[in-house]
Amino acid sequence: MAAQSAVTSAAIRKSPAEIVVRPINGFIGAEIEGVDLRQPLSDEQFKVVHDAFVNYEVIVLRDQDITVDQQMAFGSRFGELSIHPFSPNLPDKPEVIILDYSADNPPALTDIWHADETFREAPPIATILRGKVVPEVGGDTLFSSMTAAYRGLSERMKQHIHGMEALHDFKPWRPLFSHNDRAKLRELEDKFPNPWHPVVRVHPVTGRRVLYVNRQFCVRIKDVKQDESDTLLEFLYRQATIPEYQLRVKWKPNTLVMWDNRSVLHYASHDYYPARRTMERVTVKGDERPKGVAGAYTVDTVPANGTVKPSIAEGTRPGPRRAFDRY
Ligand SMILES: O=C(O)CCC(=O)C(=O)O
Ligand SMILES: [Fe+2]
Repeated sequence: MAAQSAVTSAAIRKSPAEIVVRPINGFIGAEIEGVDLRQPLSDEQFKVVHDAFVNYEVIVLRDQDITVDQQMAFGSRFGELSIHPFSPNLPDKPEVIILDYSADNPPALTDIWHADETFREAPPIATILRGKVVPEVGGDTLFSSMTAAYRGLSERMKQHIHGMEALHDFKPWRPLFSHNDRAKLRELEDKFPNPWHPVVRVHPVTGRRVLYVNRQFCVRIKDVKQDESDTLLEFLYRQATIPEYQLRVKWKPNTLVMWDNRSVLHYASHDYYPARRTMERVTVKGDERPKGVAGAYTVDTVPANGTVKPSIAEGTRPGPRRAFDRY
C-alpha cells in the first residue's frame, strides 16, 4: 500500500524541471505551467513558484480547478493567512473572501489603483485570486509594477522622494459607519492606527526599490505642505498608469493569479457590470513593517526585470533630427 502510494505520488508530482515559467511582458508578469494545485507542492516546486512570484511580481496559473481548502493550502506555503476586517468572507473559513458581483450587487471599491490593506502596519505579502464565474466580456484585472514605476523616475525625483513617508488610512470603508456607529469606528481606528510607510520601499526578498504609494489608502506625505503633498502624490500615482509597467489579465474560470502585494498595484475593471463575476480570494499576512532605503541617497544598483529606456535630453538625439522626433 505504502509502495503504491509512493508510485502514485511520484507519477502525479511533476519535477521542478517540468514547471515552465513564461514571462508575459517586459517588466511584469509570468504564466506558470506544469503546476497542479490539487496536489501539495514539493519543496523544490514551491521554490520555483516562489522565485517566479517575487521576480515577476504577478504569476498566472491557468486551469486550477481547486477547492478553497486547496487554495488556502497553497497560500499557507507563503505564510500565515490573514482575515480582512471589512470584506465579506466565508463564516466557517474567514480567511476566504468571496467577491461575487452582479446586477444586484455592483462591483465596488476595486476600480482604483491600489495595493491591498496598506492601512495595516504590516500589509499583506500576497493576494491569491481564483476565477469562478467569469463574465463573457470584460472584468480584466490590471497590475502595475511599482518596481518599474520607481526605476522610471529621474534621478532628481528619486533623490527628492528619498526618505519620505506617507500616511495610510482605511478611508474607503469609513462611509460604512454612520453617526451612530462612532464607537465601532473608534475601535477600528485603535485596532488599525494609521501607519507611516516609506514612499520608497525596499522589497524584503529581492532588495529592489518599489514606489510604495497608492491612491486608495494614502492620505498625505509627512513634513511637506498639504498642496505639495497632494501634487506630489498625484504625480507618483500616475506612474502606475504607464502601460509599459502593466500587465492585464484576462480571466477564465479556474485561472489563479497571485500578486506580490509589496511590489505591485492592481485595478479591477468594472466594465462587466451588470454581468456576474465571482472570485475566491485568500491573502497572505504581512510579516513586517515596510522598510525604506537606509541612510543617505545612493543610486539603485539592484537589477530588476526589463530595461527602462534612457531619457534623451533635447537636442542630443543622435542621427538626423526631424520635427516629429519624440523624446
Ligand atoms: O476583482 C479583482 O480582480 C481584484 C479585486 C481586488 O482588488 C482584490 O481582490 O484585492
Ligand atoms: Fe485589491
